[in-house]
Amino acid sequence: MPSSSRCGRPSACRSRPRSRKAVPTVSLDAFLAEIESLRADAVAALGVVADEASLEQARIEFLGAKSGRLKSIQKMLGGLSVAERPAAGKHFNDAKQAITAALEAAQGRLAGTAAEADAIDVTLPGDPLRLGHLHPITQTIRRVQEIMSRLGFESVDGPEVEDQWHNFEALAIGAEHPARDPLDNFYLAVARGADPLLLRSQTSTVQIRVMEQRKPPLRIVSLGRVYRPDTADATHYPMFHQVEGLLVEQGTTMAHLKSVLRLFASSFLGGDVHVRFRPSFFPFTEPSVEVDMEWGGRWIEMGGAGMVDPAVLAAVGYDPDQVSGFAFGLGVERIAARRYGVADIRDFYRNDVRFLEQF
Ligand code: FA5
Repeated sequence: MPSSSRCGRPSACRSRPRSRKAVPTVSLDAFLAEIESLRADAVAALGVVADEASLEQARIEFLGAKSGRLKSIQKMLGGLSVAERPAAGKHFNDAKQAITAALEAAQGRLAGTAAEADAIDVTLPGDPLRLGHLHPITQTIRRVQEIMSRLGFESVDGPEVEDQWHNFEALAIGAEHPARDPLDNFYLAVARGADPLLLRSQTSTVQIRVMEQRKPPLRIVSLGRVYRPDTADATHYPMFHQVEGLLVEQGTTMAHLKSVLRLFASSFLGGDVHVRFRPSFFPFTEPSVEVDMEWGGRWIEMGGAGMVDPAVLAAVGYDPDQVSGFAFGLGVERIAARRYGVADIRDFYRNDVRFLEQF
């Protein structure tokens, strides 16, 4: 019966006589000199490696498992006398630890250099930010304020949600006047009652608010949003802006009104602008005019104006026999369209950057 073998491969299990290579005898001093020289070489070389390739080359040279220099010295241990081996082994282990530490230090240094290379370079120029600019209507408002301030008109603001008194009654727009029709205004559903609030339909409200609080002489200009349920077209929008001017001083006449409007028009639109005054009617001015400006051979209505009606002066506590004044209200979108050559005021509110970035 064949003898059983644990590995099942009789030939592989058979014990063969080992052929041992004779290790040359070596003295402790020679061994120590070798190991110290190796340690110095390795630490020096690993201290200056500058890239991954030279690091790997140094690792193989000093610590390579097959033919590294440390491995060769390890083999020399067998050539020492038994008495010398413990001391030699300790030196060997110290040297091995020092070389391994130098290798790890070099790896860390190269990894740090790579991380630094990936870090943000604060000296590089940054990505430029895309800067916007003011909307053309805001630019127009600022320009109007600037021109009017040179004529002595102070800029003031008023609320966009108004009551019946300031939007209508103080402006002599009676209860039966069609301008108060719910279909012509944005009344606020939350504020129904005896005095329903509404989004103001004109900036003439600010005339009243200022006159209620101040005594003449007065020169104010007010620019802001107004709201009307108008169908949007090339010259109308349900939300638009008006510029309201008011001057109340002794001895004010229509001549002053026309001069101020002509001066404003030529400053804002250029000396070649034509301005026309057409007789009209507003409940709060007497006489009243429509102010038209010519554009591309076409006359366009820019606003209304007139001498402040004595009834309005009285409503705010002024003496109409002592002071007189003029007022005007122009459509900001229309004067902006005229200035910038825009054919359709709806373009101001389409939010098309290609359009807006031209201004
Ligand atoms: C008024 O609103 C008067 N408050 C103006 C006034 C002030 C007269 C002071 C006398 C004294 P009117 O309703 O005409 O007026 O509007 C004035 C201007 O606003 C118009 O000429 C026009 O340029 C502009 N406008 C009117 N409705 C619209 C709209 N839906 N979209 C754009 N602009 C408009």
